[in-house]
Amino acid sequence: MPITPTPKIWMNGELVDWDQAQVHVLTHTLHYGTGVFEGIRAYETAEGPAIFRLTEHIERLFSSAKILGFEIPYTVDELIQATKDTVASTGLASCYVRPLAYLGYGEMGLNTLPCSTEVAIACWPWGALLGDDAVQKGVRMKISSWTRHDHNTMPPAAKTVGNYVNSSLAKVEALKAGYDEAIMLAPNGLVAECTGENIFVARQGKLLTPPLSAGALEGITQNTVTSLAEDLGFEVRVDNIARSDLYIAEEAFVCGTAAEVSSINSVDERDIPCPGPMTLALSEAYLATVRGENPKYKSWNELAV
Ligand code: PPE
Repeated sequence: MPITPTPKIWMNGELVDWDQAQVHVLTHTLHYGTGVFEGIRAYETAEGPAIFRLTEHIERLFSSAKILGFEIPYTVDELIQATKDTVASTGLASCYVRPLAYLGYGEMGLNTLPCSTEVAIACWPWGALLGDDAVQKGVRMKISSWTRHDHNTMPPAAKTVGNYVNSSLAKVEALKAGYDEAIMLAPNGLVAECTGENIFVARQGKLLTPPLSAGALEGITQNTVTSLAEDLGFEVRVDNIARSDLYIAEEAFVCGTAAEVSSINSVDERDIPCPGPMTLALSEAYLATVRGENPKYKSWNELAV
């Protein structure tokens, strides 16, 4: 999806003009994929633009860096404030927010220890990742021929730049074959997640979502949806999901910051009832919550100003 520029990008402590936010071609992360990032959304609320669960996203950025052994030269509070400043500088009521901590120019080679960590935060308007009608119409999924990373190859719990080559391979394979998105299986054959979303499947009236041990990212939307499902009286279980569970699901959906809640209408050409009643209720509850209309979770709406 094309990027629409906004006035400023936060880079290493200051807001710079969009076109000035540049790096050298010998930037370490450009060569080795050695960076970590986040995907966050700001939504219009009655009190002004609010960044959904900003603190948890910034904390996850630091956890990703810790897993890779990088030091981010700022505190969590400093990057929370920097993200708020960047969102406020756009003048937009809602936008996507992309913080990136990358290893900069000056060192080359696989030893990351001497490298400096730099941080950039950019915002731009971004529609729902899988289309605005993805809840009603649903997305056509393919089980990828690409396997999700194993915990001892590329830790899936870290949102590492290089991890996403695996996701891109799966995404492009699915698109070229005429599908909308791919489902990725762990090396043991169990369902992990999608290329940029977590997955939920309804079986025997209960919602199932794979555990982190299956190679899924610890999704903040997955956590939000779990709370909302429990509030709505739906039973949610974190459990292993087999490929065949997908084929006979009563309903299924993906969720993530960029994709929000999107229905799945088929997996490998096995139709899944769509949109399912739990999916519809959860999509509605999710959108109300991010827009600050759910009093129980007001603390998740972190105002930009
Ligand atoms: N799994 C993966 C692999 C993933 O990339 C994301 C977010 C999730 C699960 C859901 O996590 P959360 O956003 O905390 O609920 N993917 C980000 C990037 C997507 C992209 O296409 O780029 C996002 O949704 O912002």
